[in-house]
Order: sequence, then structure tokens, then C-alpha cells
Amino acid sequence: MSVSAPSKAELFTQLDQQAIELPSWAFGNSGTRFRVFGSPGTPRDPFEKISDAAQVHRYTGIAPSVALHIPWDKCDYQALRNHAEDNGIRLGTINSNTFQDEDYKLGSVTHSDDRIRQKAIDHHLDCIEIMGQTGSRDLKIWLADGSNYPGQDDIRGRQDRLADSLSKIYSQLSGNQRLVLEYKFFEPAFYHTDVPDWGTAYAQVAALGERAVVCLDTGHHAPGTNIEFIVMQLLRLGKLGSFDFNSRFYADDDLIVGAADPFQLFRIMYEVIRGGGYGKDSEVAFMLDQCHNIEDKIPGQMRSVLNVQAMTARALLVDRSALATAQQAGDVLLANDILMDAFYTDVRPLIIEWRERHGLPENPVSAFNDSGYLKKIAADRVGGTQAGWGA
Ligand code: LRH
Ligand code: MN
Repeated sequence: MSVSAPSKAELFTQLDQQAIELPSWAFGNSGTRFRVFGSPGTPRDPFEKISDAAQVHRYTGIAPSVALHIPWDKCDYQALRNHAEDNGIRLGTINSNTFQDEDYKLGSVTHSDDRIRQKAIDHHLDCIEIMGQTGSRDLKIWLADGSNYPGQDDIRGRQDRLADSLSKIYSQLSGNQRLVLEYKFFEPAFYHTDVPDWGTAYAQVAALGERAVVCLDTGHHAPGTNIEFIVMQLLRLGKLGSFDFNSRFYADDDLIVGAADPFQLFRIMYEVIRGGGYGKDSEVAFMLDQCHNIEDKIPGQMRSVLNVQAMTARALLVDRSALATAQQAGDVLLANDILMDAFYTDVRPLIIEWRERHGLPENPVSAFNDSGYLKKIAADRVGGTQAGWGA
């Protein structure tokens, strides 16, 4: 594709290559320590989560896979895979969970106790076995590991134990499988986190090998962080494996991506495109990682993927050759103006035309709301226990 502003046909070809993975846990109940609100029709098992996720792909055309979280989605994985494929989607990233077991209070793969560390490693080997059944490529590892008080533990020793544990997990991957390490600067640990930033994640995965990459969760940075700079650098280093998209006003709020700062999402997608991280030839996975604490979950997920699509379309419209010329010339205001021109471009008519060409409704959210699906699941899903984080 020429680096000048794409034609409509070129833009549509680019939009055809968008695929955003949905988190199974976004369809269950989540909340805060203050309250986890339920809602009628909330799924009670992974099969109902998959059924709801399939609705998002059916109306938007850009959400063909669902990430699972283990053990929250523990079930007959072959049957779940069949159920997903019967509903036109597939199972995606397998997320491990070493943050809800009493043994992991002071750490999991970083713990100084050999038994506890081996237990955490074995959980990841179980996840790799599950990937064989679900046909998943990525094992995503986010660690709550850290400490709350200075001196509580030897942060150097923990780093060395982390490296050793990750190498034992990495050695069990096969085929095209990848280990994706996610960083987060704090919470639930409040003094230090063992994988707090992109630099630490990069150092750890670089030591493992080429099938070890980094996950960038947009809610996991200190306020004021230039996230698109990190995107640029990880792409430049060939270590950007995936995104966990969400937005926030303060901390890890896990709100709808693009809701708090659509301009930031635009800047991130521009660096993804500029760095070769978008499209059919890219290995970068795009996933949502959100919690719909008070809003309806399925429309919330739809709004989220549509926000990413809209900012991707605007970023694709940047006239990169004119931008390069202005940058070379040191024309600060013109360069900024060229980027802002794309951001201020109303892409909604173009995206509606793209949907028409794919037999998708002009307004996916209202079409879904008019389908009666929410009423049906509220009526059908009575009894049982609504799915949640089980914290
Ligand atoms: C941690 C995190 C991680 C998931 C969890 C649901 O904050 O972003 O990606 O395991 O949320
Ligand atoms: Mn995440």
C-alpha cells in the first residue's frame, strides 16, 4: 500500500484484515471490591459466554475469536471448541491465573518456596496442554506477583526465580505456540511488581527466545506514559506480541477502549500501522481486556471493537508521505496538522459502506438491541450461578 493517503478500496482492504479477540470474562460479572453487580442473562458457563461473544462477531464482523481464562473457563475444551466453531468463531489466547490461590499470597513463579513455584509452573504446563485442545497459539501470562512493603522480599532474587520459571514454561511450548508476558505497574501489589513495565517484560522474554513476546495492556501504565512510544519500540524490537485494549481515567479501570481517550487509541493505532504491526502479515494479536461493571456486556463489547475499528480507519488515512516530507522539512505545525487531519476525519460514512459490502447492519449495536437476544437470555438463563472472577 502506498504511504500516501489510501484510496477507499485500499482502506476497505485494510479494514477487512481487522480481527479483535474478545475476553470471555467480559461477558461474566466483574466489579470492584465495593460491589460486583449482576445482570439478568449473564452467562453461567463458558458455553454461554461463547454464545454471547458470537453475537459481537455476527453484528460487527471483526471479532472472530475469544480468549479464555483458566480456571474461570475450565470445561470440556473440545466441546467448547466445537461450540465456538458452530457459532462462527474460534477459541483464542489462553490466559493463566496465578492470582487467586492462597499459596500465591507472596508470589507464584517468583516464590522462594520450591513447592509453590513448581505448582505455578505446573499450572502453566496445564494451560499449554489446554492450548493443544483449543488450537490456541498464545499462552498469556500476567503475574500479580510483587510486594507491599520495602524489604518484604529480595526483588533481585525474585527476578532470577521468574527467569528460571519462565524458561521451564517456555521449553514446553511447541509448533507456533507463543509465550506472551504481560506487564503492569501496580495492583494488587502496592510497593513493587515483578513485571512492572515493558523494559522488564522485554528483558525476560528476550532471554527466552523468539517465541516469547510482550503483551501491552493499555491500562497498565503510570499516568502520563507515552504508550505509543512503547508500541513503537516493542515493534522495532520485534517483541510486540499482543494488546489488551481498554481505557481508563485513573488506574486499571478496564473501561471500554477509546471511551476515556479516543485520541490516544488513534495515536497507538498509527504507531502500530507505521511499525508494520497491522494487517494479515503481522503477528500482533489485538485483544480486549475489559470489565462491564454497570453497562450491558454484549453491546459494551460491540462498542469496544467498533471504537478500535474507527480509530484504525482514521490512522490508516494518515498521508504518510506528506507527513514524512513535513517531518524532513522540520515543519512542526504542518506535520502535526497532517496527523490531526486524519484524526478529525469522520470515517463513519466509510465504515457504514464497508459494513454494507459485508452484509452487516449499518448500526450493529441497535440492530443487536432490536434482535431480542438480551430478552431471550434473561428469560432462558434462570437458576445456576452467574459467571464471575470467583475472587
Ligand atoms: C490484569 C489483567 C490480565 C488478566 C486480568 C483479567 O489486570 O489485565 O490481563 O489476566 O486482567
Ligand atoms: Mn490485561
